[in-house]
Amino acid sequence: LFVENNLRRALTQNELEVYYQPKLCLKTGQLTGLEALLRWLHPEKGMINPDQFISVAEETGLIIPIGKWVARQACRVSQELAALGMGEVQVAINLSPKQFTDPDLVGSIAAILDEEQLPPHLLELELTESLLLEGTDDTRQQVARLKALGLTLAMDDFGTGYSSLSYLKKFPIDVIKIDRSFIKDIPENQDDMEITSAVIAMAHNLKLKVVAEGIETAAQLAFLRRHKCDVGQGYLFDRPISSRELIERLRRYP
Ligand code: G
Ligand code: G
Ligand code: MN
Ligand code: NA
Repeated sequence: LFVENNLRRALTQNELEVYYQPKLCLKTGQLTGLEALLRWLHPEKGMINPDQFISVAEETGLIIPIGKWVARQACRVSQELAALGMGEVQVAINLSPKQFTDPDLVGSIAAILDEEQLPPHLLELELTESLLLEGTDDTRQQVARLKALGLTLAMDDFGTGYSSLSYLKKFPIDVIKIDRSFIKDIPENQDDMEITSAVIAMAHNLKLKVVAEGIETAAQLAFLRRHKCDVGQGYLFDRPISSRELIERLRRYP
């Protein structure tokens, strides 16, 4: 109840902030994208991470207005980077299954893209395996409409659920994100290396782009580059940072 009452206030009192974690092209080192990750800057408790409030936001439905706000912030950051001469930087937002219970989800995203004048492919949606595999027909229709708007669709946390690459052909997915649990024990764990290299190869055969998350070491990076993983994200490059900090650090990217 504490979190619920205060979360309502957080949204109206500007206590929420979107942090952005850079995604780099593993071939060139260039900044290609960002993942938007919500933070709650509580006036007394300090910074609260999403694992402590996203589930409450989902249960109370607050995730619906919060998600729209995150989408708008994400569009603005991409525009801001373009204005600073960074070219096209895709910004990804996470969508939880609860957000698909909103009949206005697709309409509101279309309106935000239009109002912020962002080319639709620059907004990426990170979807969960359970949404696609266990979702209703209605959910799958919404996903198809989002794809038809021209958005980029990514499957998040790939490998942790029940998906297989054959399922991916059925859904209009552009990108898969290999879950960081497969990355963290590279190069010690032979099985994780086999799985990761096989996922990259099969994804490429299906014309999907591959992002590896949770890259923390140079050895992991070398392995992923050797196997032609397209994009990387992780503490080795950057933690999630505020948009202000991101802009200050832009010169570090080629
Ligand atoms: O930033 P961090 O690694 O603590 O994020 C933890 C989890 O919270 C991640 O799984 C992420 O998908 C989820 N999350 C972060 N921001 C958002 C958001 O804006 N919307 C939704 N639905 N989930 C988010
Ligand atoms: O579930 P999702 O993939 O959306 O969650 C992303 C989460 O992963 C964020 O909470 C982010 O802070 C975290 N994260 C990002 N990079 C790394 C990393 O290199 N190591 C670890 N341990 N966590 C990371
Ligand atoms: Mn994610
Ligand atoms: Na993930």
